[in-house]
Parts: sequence; structure tokens; C-alpha cells
Amino acid sequence: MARPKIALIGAGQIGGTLAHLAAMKELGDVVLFDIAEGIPEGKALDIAESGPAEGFDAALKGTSDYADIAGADVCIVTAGVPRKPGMSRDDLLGINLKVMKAVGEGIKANAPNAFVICITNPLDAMVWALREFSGLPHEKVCGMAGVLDSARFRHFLSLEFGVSMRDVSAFVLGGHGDTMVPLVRYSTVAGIPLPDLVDMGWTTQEKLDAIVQRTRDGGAEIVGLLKSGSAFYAPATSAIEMAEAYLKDQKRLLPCAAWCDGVLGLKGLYVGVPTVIGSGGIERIVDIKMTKDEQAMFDSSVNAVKGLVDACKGIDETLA
Ligand code: A3D
Repeated sequence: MARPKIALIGAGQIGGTLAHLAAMKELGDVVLFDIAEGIPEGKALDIAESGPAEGFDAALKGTSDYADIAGADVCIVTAGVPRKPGMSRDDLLGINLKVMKAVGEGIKANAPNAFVICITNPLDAMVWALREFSGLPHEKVCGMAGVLDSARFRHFLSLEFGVSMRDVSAFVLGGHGDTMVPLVRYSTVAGIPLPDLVDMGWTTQEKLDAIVQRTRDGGAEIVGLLKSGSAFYAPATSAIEMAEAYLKDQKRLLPCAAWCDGVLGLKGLYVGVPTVIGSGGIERIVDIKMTKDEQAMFDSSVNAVKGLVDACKGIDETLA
């Protein structure tokens, strides 16, 4: 049986890391696509040359020709520009919308059966635009943000509690960015909810609130340190977790930006929600009940995403 084909659209910081991870995990053969001359070919060759020492079986190809992504099983999209210090994710909207148009058309023409994971920011609006431009079924197009946001939350919690990150699970909802909604009552250490851990004296409410805020600002913290570009190791790992769930039909319950129509009170919007990912793509959205406060935070996050989608419609009239 032929190995799965993984197309990475964008061969920058995240794209290169994705290629390396996909090869090392032997998820399939990798095609790195980018418009920057020589970059996709150079990175593909460099990673392929790590194969003998690492001992993986995966073919890598760099290209600037969409025909090379033909028949891809998975496409992970990072094409576009990242943030610089002082920029918000939303500042990227105009530039990256044009990129989504080119990428969406390229996927539509060459890989219409792929499971598509968008990473380009501002995430929730870009995954919506990419779906519109590609015309693929909604359940086959999603965005990576929640896995990363919850990984950051889990990391900070594990530092606070002095326990393994593996035993910390976290639940985040809403758009990627400042309005993200970490749900503390559904976040646990080995099944013990965070509010109970506060009662048990493992931490204080103030410290927990500070961790929630650090999670919301997690992307900006890295941008501030790197000074050029944004996070790429953890974003790449997070998208690989989603791709693996699809390729291996794992039915993983992962938070991601998914098309919500008739769930969580939403009528047709991409936003971060708990989903089940398997061979059907986004197979299910977990329609959780929220408290009044959580609902209010979720609503404000949803409104922020709606504002960005409307802005996209204002820029590109084919989207209106
Ligand atoms: P970077 O290293 O700049 O790579 C982007 C690549 O896209 C570059 O190599 C460009 O040449 C390429 N590119 C630009 N236009 C096109 C095009 N039309 N077709 C194909 N390739 C093109 O950025 P990065 O890899 O660090 O980040 C990529 C994106 O991910 C940015 O928009 C970031 O803001 C975003 N990002 C999202 C998250 C989330 O959690 C959602 C986290 C981190 C970064």
C-alpha cells in the first residue's frame, strides 16, 4: 500500500518543522510547497539527508508547483506572514487573506480529498476563508489553535503543581487569541478539576488566574522573546497530533477551529471547540453546556471572530 501523502503549504519556520516531524514519525511522504525560490527544495533535501542517521522511511520533495501536491491525503497550511513584536494576529488579515485565496484554489484543483489543517493567522477567520476558497466539505477543513493553547495551559499548570505534563489535561474554547476561553472546571490533574485543587491548597485562585492570562498571552510571550517571527515548534507538534488523528483514525478528542452550525448555539462559524478527529475528518463536535460566565466569555470570543470574518468579506467581494 502506498504511503500517505502530506502536503505542507508554506515551508517557513512551522512548515520546515512539520516536515521534519512528519518524516521522523513516518506519517507519510512529504511535499513542501512554497513560493520562496529554493526554500522548499533546500529544506526537503536537508531533512531527507537526516534520514540515514534518524532511520526513517519517508520521501521528501520541495516544490513551487501546485501540481506536486496532487492527491495529498493531508494538507497543512502555514503560508502567509507571521507576527512581529507589537503586531496583533488581526493585523495580518489583509495579507494572509490573499494568500488563502491562492492556497484554497491550489488545494481545490489538486487535492480535493485532503484533510486540511490551517495554521495561518488570524486563525479562525483564515480557516473560514480557506474553506470558502477551496470549496471542500466543512468537516475536512479545520484550524489548529486549541491543541496549542491547551498545551501551553498544561505546561504552565504542570510547572505550578510540580507534576508531569502528561497527567494534566486542559480544556480551551473560543477563538485563538486574546478572547480564548480556558475552561478551568473541565481542566484537571489526573481527573481532579482545577477548582478542587484550589480548595485542596495546591494553588491559589490568584495564581490560577495568572496562569490563565499567561496562556492567553502565550503567543505574544514567544514573539516578544524571538523578536522576529512567532512560535513554531509547539504549533507544528500540535498540528502533527491532529494530522496523525486523521491518518490513523484515532478518534482523538482535540480542541480545534471547526465549522459550527447548529451546535453550541452557533449558526455557521469557525471557532475553537472540542472535536473528535478520525478518518472522516471532524467527525463530531462536543456540544458542551456552559455556565453563565463561560457563555459570556465564549460569546465575546465568537463576536471577535465574526468581526474578522466580516472584515474578510469587506476585503474580498467573492466572499460576501
Ligand atoms: P514563516 O516562517 O514566515 O513562513 C511562512 C511561509 O509562507 C514563508 O516561507 C513564505 O514564503 C510562505 N508564503 C507566503 N505566501 C505564500 C503563498 N502565497 N503560497 C505559499 N507559500 C507562501 O511563518 P511561520 O511558519 O512562523 O508561521 C506561519 C503562519 O502561522 C503565520 O501566519 C503565523 O501567524 C501562524 N501561526 C499560527 C499559530 C496558531 O496557533 C494558529 C501559531 C504560530 C504561528
